[in-house]
Amino acid sequence: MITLTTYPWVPDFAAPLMRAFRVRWALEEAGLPYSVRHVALGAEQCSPEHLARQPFGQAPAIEEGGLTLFESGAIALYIAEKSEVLMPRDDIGRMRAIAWLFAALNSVETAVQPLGEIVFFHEDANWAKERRPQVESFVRRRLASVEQALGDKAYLEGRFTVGDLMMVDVLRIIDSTHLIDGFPKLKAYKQRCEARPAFQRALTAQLEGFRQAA
Ligand SMILES: N[C@@H](CCC(=O)N[C@@H](CS)C(=O)NCC(=O)O)C(=O)O
Repeated sequence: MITLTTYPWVPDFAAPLMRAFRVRWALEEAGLPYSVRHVALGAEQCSPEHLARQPFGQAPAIEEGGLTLFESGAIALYIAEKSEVLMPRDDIGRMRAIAWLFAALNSVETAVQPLGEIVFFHEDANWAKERRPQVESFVRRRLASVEQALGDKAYLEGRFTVGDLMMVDVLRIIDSTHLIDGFPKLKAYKQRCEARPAFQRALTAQLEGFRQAA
């Protein structure tokens, strides 16, 4: 069984967004049971034991059998390979799903993360007020590109894959900005993915986990 390492507590704003969520969502889509190990932010996070799991002292990480894996993208891919719900069986479909997973992390998360940092940590700083229009403009370009690629399809490749899971979780980082409202098809796509029962189960589990540990 997979063991997911996550934090027992994070600030309220981060609770639904923490990257362990995308791992929980993938596990729920794949229908795989898992157990949770908690590592506390601070000293425990930097312990040799945790650094052996996650070289940057972050979360999430997973373990299964002899495998220890870090980076939410690699973990989502590992889980996806176990389930046709997340990963098409044909070679072309599989590689297209992987391309979208990379696009979510490399082309979209890199754009939305700086905006998330401004919104969550620096909103009132002068440098953030100056920088925000440029950052938002870059995010809008990325949202427009994803919406264009999506077109009228229900999912990026027509059927749901791990690429959609990662894209939607990345887009959640800027939920509080409502920038997605300018992109109705993308917004509907995100809502479609978030309405999946596995998404809902994962969110409940993540929030309940933090509540119980508090
Ligand atoms: N690229 C990593 C990022 C992991 C990450 O940023 N984790 C955050 C929680 S969402 C964390 O551990 N933050 C505490 C820290 O960096 O010290 C992944 O996708 O797994």
